[in-house]
Amino acid sequence: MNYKVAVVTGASSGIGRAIAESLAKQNVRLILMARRLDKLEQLKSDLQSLTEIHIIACDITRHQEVSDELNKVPDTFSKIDVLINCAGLALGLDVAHKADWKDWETMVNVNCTALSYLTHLLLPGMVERNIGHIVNIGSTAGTYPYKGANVYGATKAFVEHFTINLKSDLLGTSVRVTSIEPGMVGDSEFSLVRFKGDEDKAKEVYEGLKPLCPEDVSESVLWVLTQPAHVNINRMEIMPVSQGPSLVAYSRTGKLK
Ligand code: 8X3
Repeated sequence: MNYKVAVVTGASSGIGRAIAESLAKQNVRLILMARRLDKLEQLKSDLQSLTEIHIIACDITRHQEVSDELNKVPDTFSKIDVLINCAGLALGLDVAHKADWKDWETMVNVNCTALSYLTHLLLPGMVERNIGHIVNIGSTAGTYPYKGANVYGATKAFVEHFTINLKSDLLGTSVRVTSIEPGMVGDSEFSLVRFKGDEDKAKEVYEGLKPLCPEDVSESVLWVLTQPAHVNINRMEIMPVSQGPSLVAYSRTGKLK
């Protein structure tokens, strides 16, 4: 691995945690960000025999705190060459006309604004040193709509399109950008968060099928990061074998005026 220091957001569980584990095994020094300090401390103690770890417990939508914390990392962490924008969430599965505005606002703030903010903060250093890689964790929901995904799907379409636009801006530099777009991922808090702690509803999502696991996604992240320096993987879409894009929907009962 050519890279030495990585920031991983959303590192406390699921895909973010799996990415932190696989980068630690490559001896990449890690700045791990998430809201829950206890989870970050546990992760630090699990990984510190493999690499140096710096944890930042903060809400990534609080931009000033994020930039203050990243500006005061110890010297050995200051030349950040990898940013894994993994923090993201879905809230609710209601149709748009019944959805909660607060949920929409939170998804935009975390999935789009915070991701852009971190990119804006760290990209200039990567360009200046002419080395770096930003990996954005998108979703198949950014490409394939489904009922109730509305703003969640739209935020992930933003992630996909922002990534490929960065690619255009970075031409002429060695900095790479990738969006990784997984479908259903089990063993994570994704559905529990979407259904606001309702464990039965969260379990139902994966009943009778084998979803991806966080390690399937972290393997892909590792693969894109370790491609030869002249290779840029723009997008990678991953689904479990048991998932597929659905038919274009229709209604037989709708009342038309
Ligand atoms: C998660 C993928 O299919 O559960 O981003 O919306 S899906």
